[in-house]
Amino acid sequence: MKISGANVIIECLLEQGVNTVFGYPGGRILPLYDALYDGAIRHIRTAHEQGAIHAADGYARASGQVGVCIATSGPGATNLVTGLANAYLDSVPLVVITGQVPTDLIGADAFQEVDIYGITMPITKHNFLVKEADLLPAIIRSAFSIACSGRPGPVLIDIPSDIQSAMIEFCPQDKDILPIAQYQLSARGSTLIDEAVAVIGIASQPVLIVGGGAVSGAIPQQVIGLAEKLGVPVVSTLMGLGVFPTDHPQLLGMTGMHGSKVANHAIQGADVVIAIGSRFSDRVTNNKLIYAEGKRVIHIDVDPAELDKNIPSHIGLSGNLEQLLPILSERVQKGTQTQWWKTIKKWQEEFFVHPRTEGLTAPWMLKTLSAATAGEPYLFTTDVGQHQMWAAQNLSLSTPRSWITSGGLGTMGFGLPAAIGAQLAAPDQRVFCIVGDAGMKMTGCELFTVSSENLPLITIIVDNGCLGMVRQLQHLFYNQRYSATLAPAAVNFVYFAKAFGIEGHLATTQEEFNQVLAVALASDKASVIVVKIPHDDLVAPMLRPNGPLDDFMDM
Ligand SMILES: Cc1ncc(C[n+]2csc(CCOP(=O)(O)OP(=O)(O)O)c2C)c(N)n1
Repeated sequence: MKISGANVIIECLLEQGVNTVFGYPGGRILPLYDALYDGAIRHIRTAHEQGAIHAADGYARASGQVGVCIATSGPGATNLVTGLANAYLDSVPLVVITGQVPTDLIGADAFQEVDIYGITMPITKHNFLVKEADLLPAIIRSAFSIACSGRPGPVLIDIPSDIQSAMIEFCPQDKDILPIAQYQLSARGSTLIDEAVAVIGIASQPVLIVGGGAVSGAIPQQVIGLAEKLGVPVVSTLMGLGVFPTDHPQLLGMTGMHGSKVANHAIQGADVVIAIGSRFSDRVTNNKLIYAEGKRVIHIDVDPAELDKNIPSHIGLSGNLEQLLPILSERVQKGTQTQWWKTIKKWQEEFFVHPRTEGLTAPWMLKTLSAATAGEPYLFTTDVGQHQMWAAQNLSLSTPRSWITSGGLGTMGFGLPAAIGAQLAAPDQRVFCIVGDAGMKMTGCELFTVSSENLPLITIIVDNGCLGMVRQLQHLFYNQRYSATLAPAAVNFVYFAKAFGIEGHLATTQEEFNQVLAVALASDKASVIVVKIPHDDLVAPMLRPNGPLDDFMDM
């Protein structure tokens, strides 16, 4: 059967179970948009291509499926670059389709021609420029397989417009894929597991680190099972939040730059660290040269390239975690760490910070939000900045995938479009987006998509009238020389929301926040809540740069 390249794309997407895609049309992707017009797949048109790719990213993180995004050639494609890098650094499975000028114009500096294949090579797991129409089905199927196999990541397919229009022989359900190397369980795996069991067996001060690689499938339950069998203290990276319920008795909190003092002290004092699905980013290790001093590191990750990359491991286990973890769990024995837990309890008392109860602050607001949403299946996305760290420190999370944030790239402008994707992926969960006033200025235009799709999402703008996180760095390290960080003009975000037909509320006191939150929760429509906080509040604790994990800034 011969069908057009554009219809091949649709058929292949349907074959992969795709029912929702995010995108923005333009000249060189028109054949595909013409095929989308028939409505077999729901297309979400965003306000900007960056919004489309972050929405596809949020969709993938909330659902565990591959997110799909479509854009035209040239500026449409370049607007995807930040989103691709964001998904690449956080290992999010995406298939991104871009239109390209027709094959006979490639290299001619044609109108809206850009070498998106070349541009995105270092920020995609794999990318394709389709030069032969007959290869299209195999390439699309391969793209899905690459995006979600092993360590997930974004795959870009650049498709010239003549290939979208060409008539191609298509065999439905033909499962041919291009041969791409898959990750294999290491051949030495079994010996290494023996060694890991032995090291864990003699540990007196072990800590388990949970990273973003532990969020998928059965892994969260397996990690919890392993930790409970061992009885060890657990810390989470920013990306691993939600894997362990916040109230789990073994969870000490977040580790890293703005992690809890107890969690960071525990890593510092540990003799054995078991890291699952964490790449030991510099935000997690601080000074990587001293991080592993005096400890044995057991590093378990799907991607062998991560082992020994940032932190040398004593035992590095790579492979499919869903296969590895049950084997490890079965073999390990519960240790006796009574003294270790006594030390940790002492730290918990010593470092307990009584929350500031007076005035409207971000930590108070987030604790209040947690209490108001407890027990219900809420999902939280954040943007990047102080509000993100306050959210990581103060929100109560009970399930994996209920926490979506830009960890690796730290992309301002991610939060709102990611929330749109998450809300579409999880219609039965209400989504909250926590965003700063500056991040809201970057992609706030996506309220257009919220209202076009009638999504009930609640956006909370933590409005400190400045680029809070950068101002914090200027406060601490640049002699309070606040270069370009205080907003010279205020934005009335309540009016901004109203411009999109969305209810906006202002909270300047705790009472007002309680009132407007109740109104937003009672409504089945979208709301924007603007929470005014002082511009000089700081995120604490904070590790002293380049120091050990028990050395914190005085603030
Ligand atoms: C696209 C992008 N540009 C710049 C930065 C650097 N940056 C990190 S946090 C931040 C300030 C964010 O301000 P706001 O959105 O108001 O959040 P706040 O820190 O005040 O909570 C900036 C500029 C970034 N992370 N991403």
